[in-house]
Amino acid sequence: MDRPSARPSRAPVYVILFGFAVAITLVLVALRGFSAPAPTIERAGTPDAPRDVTVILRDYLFQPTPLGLVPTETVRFTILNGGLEPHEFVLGDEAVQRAWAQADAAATPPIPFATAPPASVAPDVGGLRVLVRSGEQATVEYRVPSAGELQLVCHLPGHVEQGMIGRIEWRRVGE
Ligand SMILES: [Cu+2]
Repeated sequence: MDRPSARPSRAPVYVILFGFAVAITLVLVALRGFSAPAPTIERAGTPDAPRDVTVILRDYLFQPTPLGLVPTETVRFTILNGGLEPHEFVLGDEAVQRAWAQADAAATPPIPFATAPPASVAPDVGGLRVLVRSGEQATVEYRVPSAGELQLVCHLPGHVEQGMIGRIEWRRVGE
């Protein structure tokens, strides 16, 4: 006499486990993508032939990070704002960062809907500062200094607190 199997089928459990495995694999692949080593810099930029570097501003981070630069090279940055907020690209040493942090804080209207005066710093501050609205882009050439501690920061109010600090890495050609 045939007895119907008392055990319910396990098939749905396997389907769910398989789904979890796929999801975990996708997450791992995504994480690897974020921490993938930066591509080799094949040549340093020169004033006649700057090296093209694209940086994407997002809510609230810089891509790529770290950003590799070769001392004294000339780069042509294409800075795209792929976020919904305006963002700022301030590249320079600590003095540059401090100057723009103060300027942006001073330019922030104390009451909502007031028009902010444009932020500015003394002309000898140096560094590079580009403000880019959502969906827009800017192209700018920049002569990289020979040494020093370069930082990449967005000083618009609240953005540093949300992590909008990029990392600059000194690189050599072929690395
Ligand atoms: Cu920002």
